[in-house]
Formats: sequence, C-alpha cells, structure tokens
Amino acid sequence: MKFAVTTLSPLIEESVSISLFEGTFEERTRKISDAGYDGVELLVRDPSKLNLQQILFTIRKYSLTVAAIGSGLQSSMEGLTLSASESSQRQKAIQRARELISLGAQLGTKIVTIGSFRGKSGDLTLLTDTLASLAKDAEGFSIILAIEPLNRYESSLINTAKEAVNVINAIGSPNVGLLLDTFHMNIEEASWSETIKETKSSLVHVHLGDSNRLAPGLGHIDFETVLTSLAKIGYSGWVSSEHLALPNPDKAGIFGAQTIRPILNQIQCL
Ligand code: LER
Ligand code: MN
Repeated sequence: MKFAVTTLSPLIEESVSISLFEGTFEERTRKISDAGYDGVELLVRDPSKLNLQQILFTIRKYSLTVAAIGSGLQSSMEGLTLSASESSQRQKAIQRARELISLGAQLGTKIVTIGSFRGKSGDLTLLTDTLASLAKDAEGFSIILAIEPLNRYESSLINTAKEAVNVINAIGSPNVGLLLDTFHMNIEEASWSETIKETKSSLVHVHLGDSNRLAPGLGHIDFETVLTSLAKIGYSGWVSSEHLALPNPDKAGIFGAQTIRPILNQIQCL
C-alpha cells in the first residue's frame, strides 16, 4: 500500500477544509514528503489553469507521485455536479470530468475520484448512464473513475459500498471502481473487515479520515483493523489521508502520518 494526503493544486487562494499542509505548493510538497507520505491527492478546480510541468517538477523533486485527482471542488467551488437534472449544466460537469481524466493521465495517476462531484441528489439511473459514458473516456486514458459512497447526510446518491458496487457492476467497465472512505464507512457500514472483503474485486482507492473527520488517531476508528483488512485482501493501491485540517493544516497532516505510517510499516514487515 502507498500512502498519500490531500492537498490543493496550485493557484487556489480560498481555504479548503480538507487541504493538508500550509504554504506555497512547493512548501506543502516538501512538508508532505518530510512527514512520510509517498504521494499527493491533488484537489483540482479548473485544470486548464494549471502548469503541469511545474507541478510534475515539484512533485518529483520531493520524490512523490500523484496518487489521485480529487474532484470534490467541482461541486463545492465550481458548482458542477454530474447528476444535475438540467442537461446543459450536466454537460458542463461531464466536460469537466473529461478534463480531469486527461489531467490525471498527464500527471501520471490512474485515479480520478467521483465523490461529491456527483451531487447531493438526483436520478441514479441518469448518473449511472453518465458514469458509463465517462468510463469510455477514462478507458482511452487508462484512468479509473473511483466511485465513493458518501454518508447519507452528504448525498442521497450511493451511500454504501454495496450501492456503489451495484452501480459499478451495472456499468461493467474495468475503468470504474470503488473508493472507500473510512469517515463515510464509519456511518454507513456494519463492519470494516466484511465490507473490505466483500468489495475486494472493485476496490481501487481508499480515503482515511477518523470518525469525527479529524486526522487518523484523533477519533475512534481502529486504523489497525482497517489497514490489516486491506492487507488481507492484497490491496496494493493508495490509502490517502483526507480529513479536516485541524487544529491547523500542518499539525493535522503530520499527526495523521504519525498514526498511519507505523501501522503500514508494521503490516509491510509481516
Ligand atoms: C466528501 O465528504 C468526501 O469524502 C470527498 O472525498 C468527496 O469528494
Ligand atoms: Mn472522501
């Protein structure tokens, strides 16, 4: 398993609750590397504004890789959702998803997340069709769209791992998989080990956040059980810390790494 953390891509001035580490993009990248992460999950707004060469240069300078493109800012900051009922709005979101897929390929990751970008409510059949058509774009770029169940208070579309797997199976593409986020799982799932075992064949990405959405170790989720369950199914993808930047973005990022890195090291020694 490889270990990443969510942080903003360059040129976003607004503060974002789940962007870890403070400073310029280069300063954040250096701190992420120093804290013991292997990669970054980049939170992106408008991909056309990004200087990709500069991002790649900085990330490589600190021996990191891009774990995933996080799409959550599309709904929270750009007002775009893939389940928008109005066709022109939905088309704008679909176009943006295509840009994120292309961005992911150019930055060398396989994963584009589909979490809150899908919207808070809407028609699941329409969303499934939209994701099926995006899967064809993803195929051309060797990208996997990682569908993330969100807890019931954030969306009425796909709350559980089982619901996500139903959508993934209905689409039937190797370019669509499952993203499990421990914060959402803590609300919606009955068992860490059973859910992870049952979703083995679909699982492509994992978000780590504690029960209160603080850094791992600041709530009551047993991350040893979570990570051991992932190891037992042979999961070799990314576990990406995505949690509130509290008490501040640096402390939260460092604390999360201090909780997770020793468990990963121990598991990898077994
Ligand atoms: C939102 O709660 C979340 O977990 C993000 O990954 C969604 O884009
Ligand atoms: Mn998440």
